[in-house]
Amino acid sequence: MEIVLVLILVAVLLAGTATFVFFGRRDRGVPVEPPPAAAPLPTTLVKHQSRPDVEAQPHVEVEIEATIEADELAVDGLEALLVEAPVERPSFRDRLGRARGLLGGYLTSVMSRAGIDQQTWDDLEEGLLRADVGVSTTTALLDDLRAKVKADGIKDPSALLDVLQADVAARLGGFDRSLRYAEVAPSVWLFVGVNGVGKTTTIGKLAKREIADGRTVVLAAGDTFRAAAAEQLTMWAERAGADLVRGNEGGDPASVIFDATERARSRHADVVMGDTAGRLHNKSNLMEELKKIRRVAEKGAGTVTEVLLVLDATTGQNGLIQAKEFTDAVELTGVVLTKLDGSAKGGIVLAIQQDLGIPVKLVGLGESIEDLVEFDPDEFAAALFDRS
Ligand SMILES: Nc1nc2c(ncn2[C@@H]2O[C@H](COP(=O)(O)OP(=O)(O)OP(=O)(O)O)[C@@H](O)[C@H]2O)c(=O)[nH]1
Ligand SMILES: [Mg+2]
Repeated sequence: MEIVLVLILVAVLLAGTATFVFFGRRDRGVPVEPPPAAAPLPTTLVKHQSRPDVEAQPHVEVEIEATIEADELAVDGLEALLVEAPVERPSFRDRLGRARGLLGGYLTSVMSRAGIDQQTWDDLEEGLLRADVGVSTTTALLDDLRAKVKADGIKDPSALLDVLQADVAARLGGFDRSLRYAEVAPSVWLFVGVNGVGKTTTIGKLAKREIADGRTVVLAAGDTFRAAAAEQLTMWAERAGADLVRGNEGGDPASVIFDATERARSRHADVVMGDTAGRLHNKSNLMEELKKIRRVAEKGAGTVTEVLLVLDATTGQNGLIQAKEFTDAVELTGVVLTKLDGSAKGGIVLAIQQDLGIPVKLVGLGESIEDLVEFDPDEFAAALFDRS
């Protein structure tokens, strides 16, 4: 009997072990339940903050950044919808990044010396030339400065730079920069310049400004050379709240401008802004076309009171050559200098006014609709010579 009991116990033990081994193996092959989820990492991390645990798992860091950026976008989007942010006029000081940086190095060098020596003059000459001021204006500025140093006994580098800044501001000043209106509306403002300088963008920005000032504006899509040009102007007209006249692709640009002046007259609009092509099959075609546009625009209901040459400030001295070519074809009344916020060196403003005698009336300091400002010589010179 005892032997039977022992045998039964052994059999039960063996059966239990076999069951454990069999089911134990199956559990390891196919987990019945998913492993517990990793504890979520905090999403309040500052972007790019160094965290050893995150750096050990680069994919986790990417996920966290994406989450934060998505949140920020959502908030920004919402804010943009809910809050009509007050539009601040962009300042030369904030936007003239490249120009200030370039001249700034030379100014620091001048300031680092106790007095005024040959190195001072070399630094100033190189700085002004590199900033696109041009040879003749640089020479004139430094000749003036030498004479003042002698006459006033200037010994201090800071005082020297103050005098130079004042001279730059004085040379830039003295022009009438106001945009002219006809005695009998509509006034016609034509925008000319080579392709890509910012004509269409400038028209959009200026239309917004004129409309904000209470005037009514008709835009004329006189760039019939490219189909996309009229589309672009249509978009700006919508943004600015202006009326638009456009023709067919390849149509006669002069007749588009003419039709726009007729529309302006019938609707008692104040200003017609005429966009023009920046490129045609060749340059002489373009100049001939501009002459015709101007002639025909005068024949219509309006009076051409502005022919504004739009120049890209980043093209530097090349802009001067363009300006001369356009001046020969159509009588320019002013320059709009765009992209002064980009990689422009700034000094081109001086070169244009001094060499051509044409006032820089407006300046583009960015791509947004409010980034067009009147040119202010004192503010510009102060931004260029800022030593803070
Ligand atoms: N940063 C900056 N970009 C500008 C400024 N003005 C215009 N742009 C940009 O310059 C580019 C060309 O501008 P457009 O207005 O199309 O130039 P356009 O003279 O009409 O060119 P075409 O029609 O090809 O002759 C666009 O990407 C504009 O956003 C400015 O003041 N600053
Ligand atoms: Mg254009």
